[in-house]
Amino acid sequence: MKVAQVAGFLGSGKTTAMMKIVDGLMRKGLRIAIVVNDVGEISVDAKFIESHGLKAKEISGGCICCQIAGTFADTLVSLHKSFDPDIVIVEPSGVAIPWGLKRAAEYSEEKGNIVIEHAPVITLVDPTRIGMLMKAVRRLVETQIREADVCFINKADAAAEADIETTREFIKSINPKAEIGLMSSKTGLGIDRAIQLIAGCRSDRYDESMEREMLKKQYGGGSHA
Ligand SMILES: Nc1nc2c(ncn2[C@@H]2O[C@H](COP(=O)(O)OP(=O)(O)OP(=O)(O)O)[C@@H](O)[C@H]2O)c(=O)[nH]1
Ligand SMILES: [Mg+2]
Repeated sequence: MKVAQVAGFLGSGKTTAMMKIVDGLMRKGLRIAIVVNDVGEISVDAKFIESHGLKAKEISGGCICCQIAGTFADTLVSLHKSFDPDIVIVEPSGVAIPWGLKRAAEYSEEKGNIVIEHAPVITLVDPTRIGMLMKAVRRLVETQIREADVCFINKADAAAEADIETTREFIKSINPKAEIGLMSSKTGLGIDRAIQLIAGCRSDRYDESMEREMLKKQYGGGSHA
């Protein structure tokens, strides 16, 4: 069972993009389930999604990449047993860490008879709020970018060209290896690429030593700014 995460800070456009992506994946004939992790008090996403006739599970009460990783793993096991999706698309909370989520997904292998495969980690970055992101929540956003395989500069329809370029340089400085694309759920830009990546590509398994190395670079004054 393949697990695909669409990461990004609060309000970066995850739910909106995910619905478009899911639509495209289903058109390919794939069985898709959705898991949404809400850490806030208002949680309407899963209901909204189910109202569109999709299989959706909502997990609340904490972050699925850390606090309630076990609940997430149980959810994957139960989805596998009851629905057997080809791909589970996960919308982590806006504060989740991509590799933590990979590790949590892999817990489900111990709990159920499943083999987990990861789709490329997609992180959405909102260029219309890049100033705030680089200041107020910089460490978190850096981690979401660093642990991504692909970063989409989202809301391209509404962003100023200069902010798109600032965002691109910010992403490059943190993760030079990541593919960078533009996305807009309004115009459909980038959605096909995301569908292609999720359906056709894979990402590495969680690797603790790699995470330690990255954290050292991020917090330990390594050569990467
Ligand atoms: N202009 C523009 N606005 C967008 C786009 N995608 C999302 N938005 C808007 O951005 C806001 C947040 O979108 P969501 O999809 O709810 O973002 P999210 O990342 O799921 O938000 P949380 O789950 O609260 O973290 C909404 O007001 C959307 O209408 C886009 O491509 N272009
Ligand atoms: Mg959302």
